[in-house]
Amino acid sequence: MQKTLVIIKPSAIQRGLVGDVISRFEKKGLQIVGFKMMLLTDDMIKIHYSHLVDKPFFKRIKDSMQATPVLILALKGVDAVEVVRNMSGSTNSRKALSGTIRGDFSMSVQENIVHASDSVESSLAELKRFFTDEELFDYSPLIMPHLYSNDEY
Ligand code: IDP
Ligand code: MG
Repeated sequence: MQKTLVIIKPSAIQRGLVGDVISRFEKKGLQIVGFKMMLLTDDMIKIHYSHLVDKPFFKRIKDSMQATPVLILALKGVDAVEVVRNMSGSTNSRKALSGTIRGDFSMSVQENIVHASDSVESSLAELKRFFTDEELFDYSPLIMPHLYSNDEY
């Protein structure tokens, strides 16, 4: 089983899409194992988007990510990193496929509703960045036999 990190961005919070976004992950069969609200600090954003700090639009991204508090989720499932990334869709929402969160809910590159870890390696670093061990929960979904066959996990 993998765990992956999702940030529900201010664009989703302002537009009242929090329930829709979480509902998609729940309906897919991903398990919520961590959940919190926070206002991201400058340092958190610099680390989280370190690959973009030198871009001319970095300040715009930072301001956008601090426009409201964000919701941070840890989701668990088989191949969760790839599944959640595929459900999120391409960075440019105008090119993201219909059926994905960005493809269905947004029109922007920057205001694109969710962040999702892009690899197993980044999921491990991002989960550590935003959750302590105590904030990640271990519990068994009662519907497990209806989510997977027992050789899948
Ligand atoms: P990702 O969120 O699909 O992984 P990244 O390239 O890691 O995409 O970029 C992180 C975030 O920075 C994007 O989700 C988007 O909000 C913002 N961003 C990326 N590229 C641009 C750009 O060219 N203009 C404005 N914002 C951008
Ligand atoms: Mg990224």
